[in-house]
Amino acid sequence: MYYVFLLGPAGSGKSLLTAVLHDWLEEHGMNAITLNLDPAADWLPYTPDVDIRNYITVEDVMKRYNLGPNGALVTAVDLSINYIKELIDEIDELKPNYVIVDTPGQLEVFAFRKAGPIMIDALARGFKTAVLFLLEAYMLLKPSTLIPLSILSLATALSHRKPQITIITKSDLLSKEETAHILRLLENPLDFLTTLKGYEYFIVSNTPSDEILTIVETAIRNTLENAVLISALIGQGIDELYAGLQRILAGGEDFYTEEPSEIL
Ligand SMILES: Nc1nc2c(ncn2[C@@H]2O[C@H](COP(=O)(O)OP(=O)(O)O)[C@@H](O)[C@H]2O)c(=O)[nH]1
Ligand SMILES: [Mg+2]
Repeated sequence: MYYVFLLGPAGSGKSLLTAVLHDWLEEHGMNAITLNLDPAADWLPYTPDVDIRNYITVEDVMKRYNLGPNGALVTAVDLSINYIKELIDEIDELKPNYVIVDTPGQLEVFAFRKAGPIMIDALARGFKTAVLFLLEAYMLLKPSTLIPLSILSLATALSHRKPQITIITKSDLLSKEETAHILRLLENPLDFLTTLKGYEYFIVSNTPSDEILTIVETAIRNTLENAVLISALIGQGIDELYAGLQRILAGGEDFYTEEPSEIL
């Protein structure tokens, strides 16, 4: 059994990609299930096979603890830990090859509080696990969004400590020129960095800070190396995403090549 967690900022496309990746795996002869960990989801583009909302919802928490929507979401994610055993029992009964895990809309609630990494570790239980970190393509076109999002991606990886692939989403919204720009960026992130040196972003107290530059370089390299450009809407790049997943999960082998005992 393999676990694939989808993390990323609100609106980056986690829920739609959960649906599309699930269907792609099924169409290619694999048995995949979806697990929804977002207790605040009111509509999802798929019907979850296993769903945290059967145990806890943000609405219940708002009423029970007299909280507003933000406080209730944070509390609901923290309280989700109490239902890990029930979720695992449901998953194990379904005996899938792949568990595709959709996470709460707000990345920070899941990735940076204790509950998120605890849930990831407890669910994965030593099964091979990959994290897909989703970023919207058009946000990588400008340094002012590329730089903070790369740092966010690195911080998330340091929080869950599982192998992570960057998935650049919504490629269908890019013009030809923008697509070419992103592909050049992926081929050579360091070229891009060279053009940024001395750029206003690194100027602290009027002098470029080498320390900041080093952090930015590390974050951008980690984020853009092995990134895959996809569109869940038009089904672009899903084959490449699967190849990236297999490199982590099965050392590049298709799962059919494994012994059944290793799959389940
Ligand atoms: N154009 C386009 N829109 C997308 C794509 N993936 C997701 N969306 C839209 O972006 C919005 C947010 O997607 P969603 O999956 O709910 O994001 P989440 O908050 O990360 O779960 C929805 O309106 C989706 O239909 C894509 O590949 N292309
Ligand atoms: Mg969602």
